[in-house]
Amino acid sequence: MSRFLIISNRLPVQINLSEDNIEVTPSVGGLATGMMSVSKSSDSLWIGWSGIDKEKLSDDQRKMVNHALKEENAVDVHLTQDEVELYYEGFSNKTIWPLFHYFNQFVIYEEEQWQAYQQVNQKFADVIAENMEGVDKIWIHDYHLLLLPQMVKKRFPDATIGFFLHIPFPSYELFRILPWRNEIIRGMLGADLLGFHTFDYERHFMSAVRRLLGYDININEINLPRRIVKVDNFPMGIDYDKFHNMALASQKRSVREKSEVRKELERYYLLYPETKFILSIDRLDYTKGIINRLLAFEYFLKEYPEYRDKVTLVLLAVPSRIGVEQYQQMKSEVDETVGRINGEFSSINRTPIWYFYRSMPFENLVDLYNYCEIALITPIRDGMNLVAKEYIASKTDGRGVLILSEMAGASKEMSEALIINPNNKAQIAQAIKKAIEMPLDEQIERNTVLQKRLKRYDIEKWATDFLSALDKVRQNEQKYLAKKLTEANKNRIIEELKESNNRIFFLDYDGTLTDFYDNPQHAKPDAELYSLLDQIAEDPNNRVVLISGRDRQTFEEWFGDKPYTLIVEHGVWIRSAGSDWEMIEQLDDTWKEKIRSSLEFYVDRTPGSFVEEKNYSLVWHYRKSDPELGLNRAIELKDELTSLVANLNLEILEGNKVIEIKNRGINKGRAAQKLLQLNPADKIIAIGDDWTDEFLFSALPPDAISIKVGMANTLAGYKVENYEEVRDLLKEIIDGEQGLTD
Ligand code: ADQ
Repeated sequence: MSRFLIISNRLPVQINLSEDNIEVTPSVGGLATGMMSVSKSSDSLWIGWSGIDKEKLSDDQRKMVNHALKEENAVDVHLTQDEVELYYEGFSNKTIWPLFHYFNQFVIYEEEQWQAYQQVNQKFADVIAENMEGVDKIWIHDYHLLLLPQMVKKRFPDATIGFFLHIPFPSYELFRILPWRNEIIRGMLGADLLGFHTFDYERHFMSAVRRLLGYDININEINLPRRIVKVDNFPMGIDYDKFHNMALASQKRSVREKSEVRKELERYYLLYPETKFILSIDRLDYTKGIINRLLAFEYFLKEYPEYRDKVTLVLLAVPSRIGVEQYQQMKSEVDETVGRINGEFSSINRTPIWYFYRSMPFENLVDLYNYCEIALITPIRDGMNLVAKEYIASKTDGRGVLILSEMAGASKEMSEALIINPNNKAQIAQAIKKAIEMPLDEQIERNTVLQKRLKRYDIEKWATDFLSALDKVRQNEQKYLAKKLTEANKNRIIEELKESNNRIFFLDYDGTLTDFYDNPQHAKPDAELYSLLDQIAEDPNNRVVLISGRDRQTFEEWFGDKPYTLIVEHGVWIRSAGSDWEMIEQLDDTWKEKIRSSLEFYVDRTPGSFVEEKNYSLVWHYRKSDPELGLNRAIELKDELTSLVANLNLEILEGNKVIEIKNRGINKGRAAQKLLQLNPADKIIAIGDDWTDEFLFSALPPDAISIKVGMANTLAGYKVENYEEVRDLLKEIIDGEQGLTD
């Protein structure tokens, strides 16, 4: 069975240490539950920090911890106290966390913390390396380990790596502020599959990749020079049945068995049957909008005095990151605000806010979810927010109203909740009023839809979906590897070519024999390329055909005196060595005037773009434009031209950062066939990188050797990574042929 690694900052276990005993219990968190279901089907190992400072343990204790972790299929990454301060409390929670949640005012940039972040990510990579035997899949979690995918990929290029970010990915304008933005993005791109909670985070990530690194993006795939990275959104679910069933069980308990929380709530309700409990639960974190929520509640009490004696806000804040200054400040601010509101609105019998600063056992949490009529969840930013989902899952009779911030990822899937802007006090106050007054059948109707969705897309489904997407990526990689031009394949090709004495080489130009440049004129052939092509053409048994979308003039200038056949403008013109240009098919170009003004309009509105005129086509280039603007304008332009080109019997070719309009039915495949009719060859080799070269591959006989440059899907028989590999192959072919003639 294949082995599967799960990597997160913290291990999903609780370790309780006493003098002579160690107790390790699996944690009940959502992620651990989700992983449990998928780990059953494979032999899995969880790698992370145990939270324990092993330096303070005796040798015996250390052995006991290691042994106990082994029993739980977990391996500890040991962190020193300094590392915890600089990597965890420092870079992770003082730089990445505030920045990714749009709290720019809290972000600090400390070189020392950045160094520690790199070091600890490297430490994780080292522990992974020690445990790689038999591993084929690795799933890395969250913002503490953004550099890890690349570190692992470097050492284990064949491992399939998934990465999931549990917090938002911010808009490019914010992300670009980070001094180490490129390193972070590159680190993440070490993964083969990148997952986010929502499409917005995915979009922001893609935008950062495009703008910072300039990689091409094809819907949700990023084309790196050597690999494709797939990006998708997987909204995390919860263990629905666990919450729902616990709530059902809790209701059935006898008075004696009931939790204190539930007894307290019921007692209060008997005294004040008109009371509505409004529940607020989060880690005490500035992103969760607790202060805003309190101010909105205060506003509600002022604005709607008729409800003052009818509502109680149950505010539960879980202590979190108490070592970080902002969290300490926030705690004081919450204490103060609660005190002020209670001071102003309490009566002898009633306190408007019940405030708890502690964690709670699972059963009590579910009792609160189940009992409170309203949940008020108002984060300023939140990757997903599982509390919102847990609240709905615990509503066994379908009653209850969820008020949810539009800034939580969960709001994208929970539109049946009352969605609010967490900065709009008046809107939140109105939502509280609406929730109090909402008829029961409307509550049930809304919650039934929500519950169905949450039950279907639960944590298990989330985890299995991510992993099957990862498997698919792996299969695609294997498909790519299957076509990859290996040494053995190369030797076979060379042998096949040697056996023939009438060979033809169809070679595309840009991206195949040279790199791409912002200015197409800079892609001029260099001495090495001339020498390679000359050496092939020198052999009387070879015919070199350069087949390109380029214009006649440029090729004339570059190759006019060379003994090669030139086919340009995607197959409009042909020129055999020493002859004049001939048109392969008779064409008309009177349509150009009708199209030109549209293209010029786009040039005016898209800085950096320009129009190139070829004899029988017009091309709009946008390689030098802002990548996102260029892409949007390309989509608009295509849309605008669609009906026009159909009427004029033209077609639109979309190339690499170009849109070309030309006469219909002209393509490299047709041109190659015509040439082959006149000059049959018994061995054909064709190399190209663009999708326009697919016409060429499809038109060739089955025994032709076809090679695609790049990762994309292709009809070609083989794939190479880049133009440099093409040149290497040509060199080897030349050497092979010389070997034959010598
Ligand atoms: P968090 O910021 O921790 O998670 P959230 O998704 O709401 O936020 O998860 C909190 C968890 O803690 C819930 O499962 C809840 O049951 C539990 N919890 C809350 N209060 C508790 C209490 N008083 N006692 C005991 N348990 C309590 C990060 C991101 C989120 C993202 C998750 C998962 O910030 O946006 O949803 O990861 O990806």
